[in-house]
Amino acid sequence: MNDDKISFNENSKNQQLEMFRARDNQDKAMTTDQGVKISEDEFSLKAGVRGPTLMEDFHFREKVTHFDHERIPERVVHARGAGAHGVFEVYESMKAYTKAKFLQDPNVKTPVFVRFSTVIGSRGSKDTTRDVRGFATKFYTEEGNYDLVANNMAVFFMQDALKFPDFVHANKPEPHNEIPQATAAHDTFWDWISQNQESAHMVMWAMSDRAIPRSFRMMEGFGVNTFRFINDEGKAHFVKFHWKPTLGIHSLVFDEAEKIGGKDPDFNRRDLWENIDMGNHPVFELGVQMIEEKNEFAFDFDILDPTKLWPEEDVPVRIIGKITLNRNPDNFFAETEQIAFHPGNVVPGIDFSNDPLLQGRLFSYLDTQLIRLGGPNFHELPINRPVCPIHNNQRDGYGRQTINVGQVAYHRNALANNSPYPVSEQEGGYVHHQEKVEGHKIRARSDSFKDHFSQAALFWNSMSPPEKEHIINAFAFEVGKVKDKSIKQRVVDMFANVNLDLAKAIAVKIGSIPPTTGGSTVTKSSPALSQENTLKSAYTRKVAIVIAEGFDFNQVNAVIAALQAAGAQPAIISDKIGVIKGSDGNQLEAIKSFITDSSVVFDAVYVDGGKYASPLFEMDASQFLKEAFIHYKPISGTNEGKAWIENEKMGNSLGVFLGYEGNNDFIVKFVQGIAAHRFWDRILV
Ligand code: HDE
Repeated sequence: MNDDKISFNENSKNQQLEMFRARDNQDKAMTTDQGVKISEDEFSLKAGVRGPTLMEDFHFREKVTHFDHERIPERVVHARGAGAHGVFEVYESMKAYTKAKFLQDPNVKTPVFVRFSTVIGSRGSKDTTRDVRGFATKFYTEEGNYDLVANNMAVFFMQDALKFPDFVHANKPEPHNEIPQATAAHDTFWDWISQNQESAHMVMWAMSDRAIPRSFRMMEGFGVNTFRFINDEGKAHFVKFHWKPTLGIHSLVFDEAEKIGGKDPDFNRRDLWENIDMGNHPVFELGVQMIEEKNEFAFDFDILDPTKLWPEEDVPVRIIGKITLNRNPDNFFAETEQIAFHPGNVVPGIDFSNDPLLQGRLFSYLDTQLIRLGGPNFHELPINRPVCPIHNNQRDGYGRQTINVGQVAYHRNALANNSPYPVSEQEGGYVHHQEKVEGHKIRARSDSFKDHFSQAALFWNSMSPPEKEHIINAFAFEVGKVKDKSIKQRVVDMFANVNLDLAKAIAVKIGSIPPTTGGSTVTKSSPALSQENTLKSAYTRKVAIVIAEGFDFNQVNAVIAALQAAGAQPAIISDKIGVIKGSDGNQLEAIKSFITDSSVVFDAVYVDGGKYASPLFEMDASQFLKEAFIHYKPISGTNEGKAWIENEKMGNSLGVFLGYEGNNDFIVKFVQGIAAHRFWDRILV
């Protein structure tokens, strides 16, 4: 019936974007937006060289007016982001569970655009703040756009979307003085938390290492809300979506994250951009947890409650496909800024559940985009356009691009053969799952949503000792910044319900009264929640190679070759950028210096030193080493570098690999150390 020819393949989105790319600025005469050639672009039209500017200077007016209107409102949350193009491939047909076409055929490559984000900071804030990360994916499927709008944490702060504006107001900078930026470490946030105990589980995640990811490429993604898969027979399964990074889940340490914020506020963005540019395409596997409808009430929590996860050991994550991010955007504004995600953008085969947070989200996204993107036609922006045809009677509005031809803009009509017309389910029409719903109109929470602490305790029980220590320190920092003593005490008392030792440790560090009663009876743990159990490798890890004049060329080259063979990224650092001469006359080029970089932006540090290193060089190099040391990173040294490590009394510690004359065994161990990521058991004296 529908005679549109759908041209769909992995390049369909790229071809479509190509139509909108303005690549023809090279070797071209400058024009106004009306196409009139411009003769002068540096001097406005004036009455005499020292006279007033004239209104009739249409080029000046157009250029400045356009500039004055360049900014659009930033997203009210998730303002700061980084995007990438890619493809999705399903591993095997999911026909038994869902009729969604992009989940049927392993040969189909569905184009995607992913946007990673922080939540609370403004567009110009730093990447490495302690915060939730957004992980939103738009699948340009042959049946229309499907958006999986996920976060890097499995649960959320609240159960009902009506609380979202309050929560965001409490989290954002305080309204009277706009302080502090991009952090939850202030009174209003913790006031809200302590008044909303349903947030306990999510706060545990937010205080954990998940909130300071080493890279967007090394984060999990969680759809959080419960959705439904619907198959051809109309049978439904409840489903939760997961992204699993093939590089494993890795984090920074907090002190490092704070320092990176100054050295390189774009640390996570840059990492994503550079790795895609180098061809290290990030891969995330798509996983689903599915529960049959008949088992809706088979769990000791409510599967519609967004403050609860489905433990992976109880409901296994089935890996069904992968995304590969293989191309950086051409233009940040046109793509990453103007993309609009919406959890309500679903295709046949994917439906909603009655999760009250999800239901609220279904209203908010379109609503906010209407103002952010200036009216109802933002689906026509190149990055938001589906790759399949659009036919309906929606018309006009700000910035309309389509020139709809013909007399008819209504349904039902006889003048245009009643076209466009709705189609049946068999012909691909979206039909909502026919769930029977009964109830009184009521503003209340189901009793099954009222256990706020069991899964927070499950999360705590699942952490390794260093992860627990990091959580305690995160509370100590965040709540330690709160000025109001009663708020601090309420936070301590709230988390006594999760674990008494945790609450006592926080209390001691923030000057509150340690609770004596409380704790949870939950002893269960979920190994999938600990980052200790994740995949580890040296691939794409950044290693500082510190050399001075008179360095050992052969030795340094042997280290660089081994690092490159393992897929790591060595970068030569010295006290200045430029050529550095080795003791044998051979040279290497330093691309960074002690001034441009510090050890926090690297995953590991190797120092050879150099025969002619000055005392100041030794101090700078030792500072690099010491900082890497207290951040538990692998460090290695040869020649003068080895001596400096020994002078600082770090030589015998875990994760320190010293090279001795004529024996390169340390290099293998250093590379293994980089793959191990951090040495948490290193004793800091
Ligand atoms: Fe969002 N969220 N959110 N959210 N969200 C937005 O939409 C909202 C929630 C998420 O890269 C906004 O276009 C409500 C959960 C991501 O462009 C806004 C509630 C999850 C992004 C909005 C939630 C998310 C957003 C702001 C219920 C994880 C960034 C700008 C309490 C599953 C997408 C925009 C991008 C963005 C509302 C909760 C993820 C205001 C009402 C849970 C990744 O509409």
